[in-house]
Amino acid sequence: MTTEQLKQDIIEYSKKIGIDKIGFASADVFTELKERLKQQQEAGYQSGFEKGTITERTEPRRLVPEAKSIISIALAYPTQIKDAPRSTKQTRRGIFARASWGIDYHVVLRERLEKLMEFIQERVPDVTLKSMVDTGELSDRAVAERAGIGFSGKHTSIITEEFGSFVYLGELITSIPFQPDAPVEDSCGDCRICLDACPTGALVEGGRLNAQRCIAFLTQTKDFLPDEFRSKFGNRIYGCDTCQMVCPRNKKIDFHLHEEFEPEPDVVKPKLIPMLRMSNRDFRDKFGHIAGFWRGKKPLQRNAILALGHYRDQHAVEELIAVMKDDPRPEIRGTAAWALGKIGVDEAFKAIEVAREWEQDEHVLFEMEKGMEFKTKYAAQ
Ligand code: B12
Ligand code: SF4
Ligand code: SF4
Repeated sequence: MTTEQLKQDIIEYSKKIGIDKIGFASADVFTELKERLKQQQEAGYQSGFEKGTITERTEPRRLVPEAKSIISIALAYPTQIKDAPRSTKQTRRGIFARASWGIDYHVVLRERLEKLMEFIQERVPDVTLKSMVDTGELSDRAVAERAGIGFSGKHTSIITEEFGSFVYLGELITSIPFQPDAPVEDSCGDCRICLDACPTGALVEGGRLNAQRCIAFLTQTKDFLPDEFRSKFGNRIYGCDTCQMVCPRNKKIDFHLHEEFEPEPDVVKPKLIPMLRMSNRDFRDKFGHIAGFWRGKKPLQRNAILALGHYRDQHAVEELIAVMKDDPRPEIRGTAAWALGKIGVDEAFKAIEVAREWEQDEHVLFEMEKGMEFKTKYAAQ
């Protein structure tokens, strides 16, 4: 069988197993990306979630010495929830970003890549293959761009012609010299809607992100959230979709091609108050299968508290007081104290005053002080 025939067979097979887009790229060094990564590192714009050294990230043959080509895959995910529960004054809800709807995409794409690997191995038994989804060294986007899956938007996501940017990416490094596909000739042109819409100014220029200011990153940190970002989160519990939702290339994009990615309405738009004191077990039962769970319970609970503060939800006061008093984690106690102050009812201020008497942690005490400052602020209004 010729390499070209095998390529066609793989393309054919990929459609049968629910891969929405597939492309082939060379395994040559990613020279432009290398420069970019160095600049990002020097500027302090990386998130810290990237795996491997810059050399490993840009030289596929460091990972697989026999590498000749890389197969890139994309799976589309939905953007709308059918019968979404509403967040009401009585019952406030948070929101998980769309990339965390349904079953964790790492699991789903890995399973597709496994099938692709078996298919290739049956035909080329001595082939070398290595699959990656998100957590590997390679830049999934740079691979996808080279393989003609889509172009790199100013919001930094890969935009496909058919599915907009709402696609997950993964790849297979192979020792087979497949003929590469051509990159897509397209661009954002003069548009800069996403740059202007980003709530934190994280898109410092078209195609360049300061991850340290990106809400998608900040929702995943485990520490106290810096003050300047607290008013920017809204009800986000995990991730951020703003730059993609405003993008004209994503207008009317809503693909429901995979059962696995169908959102469970009450999971991806959860009630906020019950999140605050959930046991580890209940938390895992409810959220353990979605992508947003990977950093554990603490960041999600911290964000739920911030969301209650954002809504100034008086129904949450009792629960927040309990958290401020009893939670063993300073970040959670302190954020609850801040949120109580933000809500700003007498009962909340009184509870902060009482808790201040015995609180030992410096950071929590500082948050309590900030919480009390709302009293003066609101009185002056
Ligand atoms: C670290 C990381 C993050 C960080 C940093 C994101 C970033 N923009 O760099 C944080 C936590 C903020 C994040 C957030 C999100 N992420 Co993320 N993330 C990653 C991860 C692990 C590495 C990305 C990375 O190395 N970035 C460094 C930059 C420099 O490189 P890059 O974006 O990979 O590649 C592009 C640039 O280098 C650019 N480039 C290179 N040279 C030059 C030169 C010039 C002049 C220009 C203009 C551009 C340019 O071209 C490359 C191709 O587009 C990848 C998985 C992976 N292993 O690749 C997922 C990944 C990028 N994330 C993904 C997703 C879905 C998201 C979110 C949408 C999730 C959400 N809803 O909250 C947000 C989007 C935020 C945003 N605006 O990017 C998808 C993207 C799918 C797509 N269609 O593009 C990926 C590929 C995961 C996956 N396998 O599907 N993520
Ligand atoms: S994900 Fe949100 S915070 Fe990050 S660049 Fe896009 S709009 Fe800005
Ligand atoms: S909003 Fe405009 S500039 Fe931003 S990625 Fe979409 S098309 Fe490009």
